[in-house]
Amino acid sequence: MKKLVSLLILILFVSLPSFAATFQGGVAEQGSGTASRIIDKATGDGIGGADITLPKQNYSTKTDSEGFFELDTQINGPSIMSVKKPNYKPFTMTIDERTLNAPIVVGIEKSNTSGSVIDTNMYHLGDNSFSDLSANAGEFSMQAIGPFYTKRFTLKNINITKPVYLVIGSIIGIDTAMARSMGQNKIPNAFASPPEVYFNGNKISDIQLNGDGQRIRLPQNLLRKNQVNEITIKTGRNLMQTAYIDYDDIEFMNIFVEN
Ligand SMILES: [Ca+2]
Repeated sequence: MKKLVSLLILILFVSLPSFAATFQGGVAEQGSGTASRIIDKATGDGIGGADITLPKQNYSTKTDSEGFFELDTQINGPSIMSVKKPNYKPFTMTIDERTLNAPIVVGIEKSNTSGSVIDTNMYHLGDNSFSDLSANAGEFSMQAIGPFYTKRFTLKNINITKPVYLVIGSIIGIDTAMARSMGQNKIPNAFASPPEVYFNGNKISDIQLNGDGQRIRLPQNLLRKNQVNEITIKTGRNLMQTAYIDYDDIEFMNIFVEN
């Protein structure tokens, strides 16, 4: 048990800096320039015809031939913005009212063979019951699919001598004590257990914080090369509610494997 606790503490401290470092994901620059734009991360060239979507708001637009775009919509609270363009890695980032006040310049990367996209859809886990003060207090357009999400996928072309990571593009709505202490929600006297991530039936991580580009290392002994693998994300529950089960309402989008 003591060993397990030290391991968990180690994972927490090893994971935290990587959350911080990757929080901005593929954003090349933000708040610079005079207009929002999608560019190629390697060349800096504008990318025309990229699809930009805010799934929660049911809003979508495209970049013009130079890669410029405008978000002509209102948002209320954290929202996930998705960028898709053929031959590029799908990209998501979390935006809020403040982000919308400044131009957003995003650099996206060409897709390569050293990884695979598992799911680019957006999902809402929970029970559709949440506080206005929650980290996800925007207007939900999506119904919860329940307390957990499971996806099966085949791991092709992976090099198991190198680390393999599961990456969650963006996740919002987590109301853990840590999320509260980081100012990600304003709920004064309730918090939830963290969402849990399972890989091939084994719990591999908790997700304590909201953010973009969270990477979870897939344990080598659990990897099934060229076979079916399974990932499950289970949302937490409100630890202050004992009369009934109140699942933490969270949303996430864009799951892929990096190698
Ligand atoms: Ca709930």
